[in-house]
Amino acid sequence: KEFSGAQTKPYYVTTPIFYPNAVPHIGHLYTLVTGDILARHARIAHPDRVVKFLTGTDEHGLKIQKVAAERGVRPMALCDRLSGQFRRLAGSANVSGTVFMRTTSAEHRRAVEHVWKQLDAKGLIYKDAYEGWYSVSDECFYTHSQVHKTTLPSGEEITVSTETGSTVEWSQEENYKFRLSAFRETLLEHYTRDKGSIFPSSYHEYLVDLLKNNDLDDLSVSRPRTRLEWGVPVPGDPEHTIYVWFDALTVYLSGIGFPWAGGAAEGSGAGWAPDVQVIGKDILRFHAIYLPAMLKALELPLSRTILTHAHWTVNQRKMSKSVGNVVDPFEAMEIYGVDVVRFYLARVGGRFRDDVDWSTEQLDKHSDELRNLLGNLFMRITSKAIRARVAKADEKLDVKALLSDTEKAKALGVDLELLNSVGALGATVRKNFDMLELGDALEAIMLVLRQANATMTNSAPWAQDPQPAAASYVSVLETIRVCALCLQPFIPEAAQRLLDAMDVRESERTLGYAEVGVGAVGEKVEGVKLFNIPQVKV
Ligand code: ME8
Repeated sequence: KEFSGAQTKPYYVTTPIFYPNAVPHIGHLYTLVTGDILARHARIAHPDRVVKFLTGTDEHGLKIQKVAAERGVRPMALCDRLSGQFRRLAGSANVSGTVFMRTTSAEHRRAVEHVWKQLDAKGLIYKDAYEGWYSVSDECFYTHSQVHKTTLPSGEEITVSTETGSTVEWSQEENYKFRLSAFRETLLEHYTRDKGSIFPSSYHEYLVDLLKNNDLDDLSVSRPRTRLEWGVPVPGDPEHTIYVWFDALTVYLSGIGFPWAGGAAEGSGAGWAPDVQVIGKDILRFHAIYLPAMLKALELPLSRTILTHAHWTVNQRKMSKSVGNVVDPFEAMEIYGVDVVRFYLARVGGRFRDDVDWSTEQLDKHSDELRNLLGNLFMRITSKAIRARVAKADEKLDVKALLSDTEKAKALGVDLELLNSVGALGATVRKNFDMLELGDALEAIMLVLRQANATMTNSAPWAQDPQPAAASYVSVLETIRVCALCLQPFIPEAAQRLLDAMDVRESERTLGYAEVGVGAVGEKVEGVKLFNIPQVKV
């Protein structure tokens, strides 16, 4: 069937856009890599579908304004430099095919103004005197029920946000407000109906409870210009600046060309709505309440799924610049290699549910796992000793033939259980990706590799007669071929090196070929070293 981009909505993945107020850390890399794994999987699972992947930097707002003032630089100069670091991070980590959107770009600004004017025209924005508990670091107001008092070690009593723990102060000002309260029922209905709309399910349950049991307050969506200069002025009232989250959330639209001349139909052709939005658990409220309300107001479809992940900690504490426990992602990739770091992030963080602790011991362990189960297996099976024997076999064997004649396969000592596991792997990986269980997908692949290593040791093809040696050779290579196909989203560079070394055709690198005997290794199989051994430990 001929593919027509206009008929099939592109698969659209987004990550949060990062504050360029400090250099990137490993948590940022994790979010990026998670998005990239989903985008890369989509490309090989649905090769006829266009995949769009958005990331970028969130450059307006008080945080940036303050850091720039502290350093005595212009906000734009700060953003240019640090946005560049996030772009470099994505590039270094092999994060693929992204739209990298900066909220200071002219296209984005136009989109923000457009959203504002549309909501204003619908009577959903009004001016109001506003008071509440304001957190400078969270850049938002909280209600009484969202804060509590606490006592510092110095004895001073302060009020903090219950959700984030940041200090809040009672503030009053004139603000524009968005009628968020009008959307509670619509959102509750949406989340009640669509259980897959937020993943993992615990966050979905939390949100349904929240909407069921609480009213939504209207949302303040502007700041007086005297307090916030660095942002998009309110259309028609430049004494006010648009609130940074209202601005930032629009990026998912502006990144794919909103406003679309042809309306929602053209939006769908451009990719709207996102299929998966990867976010950290700290920004769930913004993505699961504010953004959907804005979209409902704009009469645009909501995202299909919000994938909410937990945090990386160091010694059980959230990574933060003030604590001084930030892990440098560039350094880790330099020492261990990009693929090993990506593998570690997905292997340990791929369940998304619980916070995970960054440790060099665990990184070493998973680096060894990858090197032993995949790298060494490939080196072993392509060793001279085995190939010399295989060359002497009088019959050229292939896995397909072995599978269709199980008696013969058994006689040659082929591990049919292994081939069955390999045969089921592609479907397992697809199923896990459909459920967003990236950790389980990776676990399934590693289990098959573990099984193949055991088979290799048990059958010892280097000491066998040529014919059984050839049978082991083709079945282990087939296992590695299928595993390499499935591993492409996780460790793109090593997987490519491996598929090249096995002479697998470019056109046969999609998931449709991740089945025994569908697609094949080529004529020229050469052993290669897949991973470099780290020289120094972090
Ligand atoms: O929140 N562990 O930007 P940000 C895991 N600009 N992930 C982490 C993490 C950690 N320790 N720290 C950060 C913002 N992240 C806003 C988003 S979206 C329209 C605007 C990840 O730079 C997590 O996904 O503070 C978080 O949501 C993201 O980095 C951005 O953090």
